[in-house]
Amino acid sequence: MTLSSTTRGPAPRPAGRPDGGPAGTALGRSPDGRAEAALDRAVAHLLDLQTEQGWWRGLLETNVTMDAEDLMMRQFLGVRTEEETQAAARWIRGKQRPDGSWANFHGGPADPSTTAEAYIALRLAGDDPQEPHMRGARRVVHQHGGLEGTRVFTRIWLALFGQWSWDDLPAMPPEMVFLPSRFPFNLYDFACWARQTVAPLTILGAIRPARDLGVRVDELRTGVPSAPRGERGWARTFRWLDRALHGYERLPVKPLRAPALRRMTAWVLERQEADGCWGGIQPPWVYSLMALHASGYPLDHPVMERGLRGWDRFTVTEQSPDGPVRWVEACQSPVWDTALATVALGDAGLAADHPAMRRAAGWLLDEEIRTKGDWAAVRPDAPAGGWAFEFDNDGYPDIDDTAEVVMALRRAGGGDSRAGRQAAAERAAAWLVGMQCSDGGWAAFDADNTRELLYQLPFCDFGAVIDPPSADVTAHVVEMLAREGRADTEPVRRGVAWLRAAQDPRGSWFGRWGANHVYGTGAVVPALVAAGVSPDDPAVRRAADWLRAVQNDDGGWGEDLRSYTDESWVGRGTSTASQTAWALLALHAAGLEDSPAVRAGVEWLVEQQREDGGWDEDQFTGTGFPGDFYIAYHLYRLVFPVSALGRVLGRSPLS
Ligand code: R04
Repeated sequence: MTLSSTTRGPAPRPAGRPDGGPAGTALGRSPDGRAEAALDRAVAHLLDLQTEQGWWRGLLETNVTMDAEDLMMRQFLGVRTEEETQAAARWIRGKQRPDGSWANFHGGPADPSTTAEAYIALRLAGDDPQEPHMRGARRVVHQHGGLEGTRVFTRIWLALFGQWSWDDLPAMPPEMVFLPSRFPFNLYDFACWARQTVAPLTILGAIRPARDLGVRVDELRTGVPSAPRGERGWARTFRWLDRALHGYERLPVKPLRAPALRRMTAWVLERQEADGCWGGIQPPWVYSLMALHASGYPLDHPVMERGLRGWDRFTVTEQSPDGPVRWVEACQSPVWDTALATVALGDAGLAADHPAMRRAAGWLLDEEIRTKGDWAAVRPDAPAGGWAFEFDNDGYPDIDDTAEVVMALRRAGGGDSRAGRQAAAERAAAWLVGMQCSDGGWAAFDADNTRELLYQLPFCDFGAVIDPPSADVTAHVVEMLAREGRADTEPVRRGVAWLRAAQDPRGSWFGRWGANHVYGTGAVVPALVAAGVSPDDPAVRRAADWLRAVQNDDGGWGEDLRSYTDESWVGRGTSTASQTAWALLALHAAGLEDSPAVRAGVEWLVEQQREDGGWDEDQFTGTGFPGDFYIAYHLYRLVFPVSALGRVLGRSPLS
């Protein structure tokens, strides 16, 4: 260990730095030890953020539709207070850009639906439509076709308040709960997040509530109906189907309606989690609360009370000179963050029995889900055993978290928990093997959830509605199974073949849950090498060449989220800490830790580090739905640099 890290950095010596372990690389032995000191500072900062119980949680930031919809839901339920409204309005106003618009990510293009919802929230807060910021917002909405041009969800919110006709929304009848799972458009064809969103929306669409918003927002209309999505093929067939379903809605007697509503309501009720949430994410949560309320559940019903109290815990309140500012998280990421932080600290050389690592392992072991969830509808024989992303989401363990948690448990915990960790890792491996898609890849939550036809439904104009396998998730599973000693098994071989086939002609891999090809490549290269692919393999060489070709002149890496909709941005963008780290992880796995590219990347991290050991990152580098929904995971800017610096400096024999 270098002297500088004890004299200059606040960090204590990482307890797990193996004495006489792997010699530092050229970088690690650099005369001033700046990279070593930077890593020690980052480790100390990360350790500071751990809770007493052993978990980490970075804030999860998305966009202002969350805040606008929170106010609208409160208005719908009759619980909105002036204080919350003003605090949320401060946050929303603070996110508006000079052109009057709001975007779905930092620096992103104007989004008309987000802008319309933000405008409605500010009307609720009493902002005068004639004020300049409101005029600006209106102009943006009008330029994009007015309310008529917004997404289906935005218009559903207006329908809930009697300001859009339910007849002019795509039909989504609750009778779909009766469709058997072999039949197209049954609930299980939808990705779990869309399934849990659609279910309560079918209830609301059948009841058609029209509550009082308190303000009218007709000024957002243009009066011009939006253009239909296509005149041929499936789009036409589905418009016909939609008209037929609306005809059904108009029938005076619908014998299936009452049993369908009963069955769908029961389906929703069965899925409320211990903390009151649905699926751990905002859309199912707010729509389920409104659907149940509209079905007659009073606010003091335990289901509603639990739901609203749980939702309050997703509220973040910050102080500002103008008063409190309130925003809501779309989701919380304690399991994901804890797994990533634990892997990172292991990479940085902390020993498995370091107190922080023991606490993390203990907490993670307690979070294991050993019951079957919705995934069993398609894989009834897979044995249960996995982790969800959130504190409480027992019906939806996911494949990505499960793989990452097992990699964390490999690096953490004392001898006392060894048997427990081993047993949990074996259950997880068995579940993941059972969840492999038939093409050899892995998706996030389900197996073989690939019915593309769903995108033709007029209802599905926002986000991903299916959960097909992706390179990033497949890579995490392949890496985990390989590290668990299963590299020479059929599932890993098929996973590796899937990854090889998925490589982009550029040499990169698409990033489904992180931005974008830099994330995909940063996940796949370490996985391939862990699975026994040689660093000299052409697939790895091409990936490394691509990363070096897109490295910024400042030494860092960045990839703008516009890369999801505009190819010219692939691999290109302002350097960020998390993306620089992802590129370094891949180059390290490719055996290039002593290359000029890696040296420059490390130098970028060292130069950009803050005094307290962290990094700033305004850019969003997480992906909810490519093209439509993005996430700033606030811990990414710290955990990934710790992993990358730890590996490049050779701090851990495991990585
Ligand atoms: C980083 C990868 C981790 N891994 C598990 C993913 C966990 C989080 O997944 C989701 C988060 C989401 N948020 N909001 C939505 C959402 C969906 C997820 C969402 C859902 C429906 C609609 C709009 C947004 F799957 Br409509 C925060 C892969």
